Amino acid sequence: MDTDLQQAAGLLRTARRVVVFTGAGISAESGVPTFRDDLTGLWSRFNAEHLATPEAFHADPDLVWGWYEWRRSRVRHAEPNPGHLAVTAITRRVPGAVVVTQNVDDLHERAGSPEVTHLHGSLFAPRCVGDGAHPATFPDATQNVAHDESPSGEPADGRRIPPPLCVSCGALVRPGVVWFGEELPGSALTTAAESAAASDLFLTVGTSGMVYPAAEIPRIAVRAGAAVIQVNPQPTQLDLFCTINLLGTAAHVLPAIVAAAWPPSTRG
Ligand code: BV8
Repeated sequence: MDTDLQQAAGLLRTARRVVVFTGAGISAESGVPTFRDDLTGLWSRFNAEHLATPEAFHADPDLVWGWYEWRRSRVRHAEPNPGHLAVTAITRRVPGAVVVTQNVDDLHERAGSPEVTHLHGSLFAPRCVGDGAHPATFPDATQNVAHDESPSGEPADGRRIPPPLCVSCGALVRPGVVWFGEELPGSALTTAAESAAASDLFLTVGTSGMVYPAAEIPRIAVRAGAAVIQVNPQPTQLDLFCTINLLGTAAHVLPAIVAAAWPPSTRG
């Protein structure tokens, strides 16, 4: 690993057009479950990929809204981890470095990354299902997130919560995420694809590379001739495309790469 780490650091130090592409794994060490982790509590009865669909919301809005409010509470009670902070360090060291995430949490932003491209939307951008897709706000602070928060501040997971109604048109409010079967935001996908196509170094961190069209982004970088560094403790669908495959967690490996690329004595 050390040789690979030093090689990765050398690529990062000399790269000019860097893209950092992240998935749920970068938030795992912040206590935010990845997408395919066994859902904890009552959610273990459900399959995330079935819940994250328009059909599931249409069939049972209280169940799906409750799931997202539980996830939003998990994120609100989480902190960015050293992996998120290392990504921010890269954005500060490499002018024009681009951060693209599949995640719907706000931990990259809370770690200080200036511009984050969200391919799958955000837990913090609800909108209504009406024709106007009006942006919505969450209930006031007194009711913030799921009701009946336990003393630890965690919501009662598995809790069904009726979604609010749009103040503009009265339609149901839905999570501001991209569900399975829904189109990704065109501007985000274009930014991600164009950045990957122009990159000379592409870091893919904490993603299984299984969800499309997002999983196409690393492949665009490969076709463009970029060096690809993967950080993941497990094998993934992207193993074949990697220049360097660092088997380890984001919170440990990313800070190590940054420290090796820009040793403290050279820190500006
Ligand atoms: C669409 C928001 C069409 C919601 C999510 C080919 C082309 C196009 C589409 C498809 C296709 N084949 C199949 C499809 C359909 C589908 C799809 O890809 N299905 C998969 C399951 C095969 N795609 C879609 O439906 C997309 N829409 O195609 O629409 C269309 C076109 C035009 C007009 C109308 C329609 C929409 C996909 C978006 C779905 N929404 N999220 C929500 O979050 O609730 S995706 C969801 O999965 C999350 O965003 C998650 O981030 C994402 C990807 O998963 P990962 O991030 O990789 O997370 P995962 O849990 O899988 O893996 C975690 C990794 O971390 C693991 O590798 C693990 O080892 C690692 N790890 C763990 N701990 C750590 C770690 N790594 C580092 N450090 C650690 N500590």
